[in-house]
Amino acid sequence: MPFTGAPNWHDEAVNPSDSTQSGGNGAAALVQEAAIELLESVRTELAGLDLPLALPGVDEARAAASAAQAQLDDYILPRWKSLDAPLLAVVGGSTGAGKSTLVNALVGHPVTRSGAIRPTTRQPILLHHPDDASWFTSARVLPTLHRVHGELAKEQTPASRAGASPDASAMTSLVLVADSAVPAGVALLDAPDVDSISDDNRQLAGQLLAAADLWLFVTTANRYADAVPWKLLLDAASRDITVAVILDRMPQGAEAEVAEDLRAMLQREGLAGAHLFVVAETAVDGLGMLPGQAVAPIHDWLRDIGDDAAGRADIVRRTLNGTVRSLSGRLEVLATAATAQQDAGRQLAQDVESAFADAAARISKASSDGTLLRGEVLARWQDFVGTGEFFRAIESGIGRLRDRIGAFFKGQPPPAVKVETAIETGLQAVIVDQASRASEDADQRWRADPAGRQLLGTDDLSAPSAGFAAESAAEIRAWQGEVMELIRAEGAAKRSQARLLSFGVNGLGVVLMVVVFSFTGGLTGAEVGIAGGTAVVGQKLLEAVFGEDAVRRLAKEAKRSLEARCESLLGHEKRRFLERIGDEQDAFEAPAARLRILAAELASLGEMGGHA
Ligand SMILES: Nc1nc2c(ncn2[C@@H]2O[C@H](COP(=O)(O)OP(=O)(O)OP(=O)(O)O)[C@@H](O)[C@H]2O)c(=O)[nH]1
Ligand SMILES: [Mg+2]
Repeated sequence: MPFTGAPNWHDEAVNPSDSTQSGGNGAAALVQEAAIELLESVRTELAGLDLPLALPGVDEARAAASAAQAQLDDYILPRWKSLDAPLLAVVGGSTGAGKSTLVNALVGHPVTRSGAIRPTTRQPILLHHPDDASWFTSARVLPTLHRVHGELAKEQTPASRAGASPDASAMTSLVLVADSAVPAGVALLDAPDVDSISDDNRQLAGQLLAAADLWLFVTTANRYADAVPWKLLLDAASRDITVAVILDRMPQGAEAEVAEDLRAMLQREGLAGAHLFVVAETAVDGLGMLPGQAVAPIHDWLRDIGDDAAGRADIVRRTLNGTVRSLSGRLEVLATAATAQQDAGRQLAQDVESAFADAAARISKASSDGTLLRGEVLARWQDFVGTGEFFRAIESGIGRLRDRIGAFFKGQPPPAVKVETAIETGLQAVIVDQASRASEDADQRWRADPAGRQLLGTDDLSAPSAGFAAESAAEIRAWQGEVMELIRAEGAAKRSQARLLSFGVNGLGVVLMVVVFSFTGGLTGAEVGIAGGTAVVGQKLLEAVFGEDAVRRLAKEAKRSLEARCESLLGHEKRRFLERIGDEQDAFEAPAARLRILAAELASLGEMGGHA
């Protein structure tokens, strides 16, 4: 069901808490079904998105595509599928800001590790009310994270942490802790530091924040203006996610000033709606625990959220819609990247096409402007037509030629085969030469372009493929056979068997080839030179046998066939380049268009139901 076409889109009040888990009601269930269908299509599109060309910014685009996919899997899809699931509040922020200590204080006993060695929290720990267990034990959210249940026995000792597994990211697990001190309806996730020195940690923190319904952003007086957390906060603002900022470990006396500065920053950056909690610096006890009252306002706020199903649904909806809208924007960006790929792919294909089209044109010209009627071909042709007698026969008029030509060839079979062989060699040289030029040209153009260079890799396509010369020779011989066949067929049709027999099919075939090679119509006299002159003789001979119209038609047909065969020969060489861009040129076109459509549909979905 396309979103853009959904009836009464904004009029139908959609209350997430009405659907699925409680069985759903008509309109909301339909909307939900359509939303999931759309999101699955987006997921499929992103999974299939290929950005093969090395264009500027393509690495970022590829990363954005996989991040968007991950967010669909980690958060958007599971959230749309179960709108009633408990709210996931991710506690994130700078290293050592006191996140774990805060989480422990919120539940009232030491659950998650806090420590002096940074970064302390490597394994994310998810604390939930026992009644909410089913929501988190399954791979519903964050499906790529392996689940570890129970206590923190699995967490490493500081010693083993120092020698952390080299494959830490593959082993990333989510530690699930059921604790009745956590309000039902709200789960707390103690995340690794967002500005970690460890890439894996940082990436994991980003992934967890992307899966959050609600952020508890923990910072300190020293760290609150740091760049990394702010980048994340701005991303949060762009997604409209509900954020609570916790200014932790505030020294006595500095509170008002720092809080005011932070509030102004939040306001400037579009986060005016963020809740700000200030936690005063307090001594921790022997277990590293803060006194409960230090975090009482945060505790109460979370408990209220847990108690208020409608308020929770508002938070869920607001974050979900914001995230979907931001995904829509990212799809637009990806569509632009796909368009750039499409344009670049077209340009690269165009480079190859034009190099080979030029080659085809040059072959066509060389095989019709008399160029071929030189050297060996000319010598053998002259042997073939004989010397003076042939010309005298022509000069004395075509009528007499008819009478005499039979006698001319009689008794000494014309060396037509030698002419054929010379033609094969001459034509092959022209074709191989032009194919080489085209390959070199195409290779050079691609090499001048970073994307083309990447497509070529270490391959050198600047010369035709190994078998090209032999293939060309075979193709020319096939053409010559076809020309002979044309002559034979024409002879049968014209009932000119007798005359045909007197010259021989091979002889007339060779004459037709020579006529083709001089078939310009425009060249005369000195321009055509000796070769053209003898070609005219050949043409007259053919006309004497078949008639003028037939000769024109036969020459045209032979020429057309030669060009088609050259086209196919060059086509193979061209394909060596084009297949690197992708089998179908159109493959470049479709994704950009589809991404734009999906982006528009996501934008509608993200506007759904307004905001809390
Ligand atoms: N006195 C005092 N110490 C605190 C407070 N909060 C945290 N600490 C100490 O600061 C250190 C770091 O605290 P953690 O809670 O581990 O910080 P974290 O943000 O979880 O750190 P990472 O997991 O490494 O990102 C620990 O030694 C804590 O005992 C506080 O409010 N008062
Ligand atoms: Mg920690």
